[in-house]
Amino acid sequence: MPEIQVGIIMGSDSDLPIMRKCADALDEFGIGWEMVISSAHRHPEKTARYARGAADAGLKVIIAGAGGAAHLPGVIASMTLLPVIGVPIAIEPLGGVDSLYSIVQMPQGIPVATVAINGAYNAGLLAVHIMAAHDEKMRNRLNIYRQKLAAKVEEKDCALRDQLGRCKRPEPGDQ
Ligand code: RP5
Repeated sequence: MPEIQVGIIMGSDSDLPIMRKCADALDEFGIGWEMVISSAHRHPEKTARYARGAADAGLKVIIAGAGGAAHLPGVIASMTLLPVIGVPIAIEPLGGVDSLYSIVQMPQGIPVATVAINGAYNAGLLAVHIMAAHDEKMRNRLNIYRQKLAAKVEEKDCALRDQLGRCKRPEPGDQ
């Protein structure tokens, strides 16, 4: 089991179908994570304990997801010096715009890095990038990941040209 370096916290189990994508991204890079449900308003004491103890527990990054009046990421960020990534979760009736504004509009002094509504996979990936700043092995993995993304674009481009029956226009460096 890899060492646990990322804390994934969410306001409710209803956030889990989205928030588990953070773990998917971290698993792809072999980074250990833990997952916790707590709430800034339903269980503020537990939330404070988690945030205050996170650095001593060995975490390097916290990802916090919440829907509605989504103050969980900001409250956590106020109680730790670890970088906090916020995931706005889409819930009814406002569809996640409420969560997005609550998380992205943090007043000056306590930053929260905010991803797209339901952007949990990118939150996991951003945690990898943060850790890669001091980890060459992780930077190499990110380079390979990006090469794979580019290869997929090429595959789709080839498939489109096959479908249209057109030849590829030669590019500089093509044989
Ligand atoms: C927020 O309230 C949670 O993050 C969740 O997105 C939302 C609704 O929670 P439940 O009513 O489904 O428990 O605190």
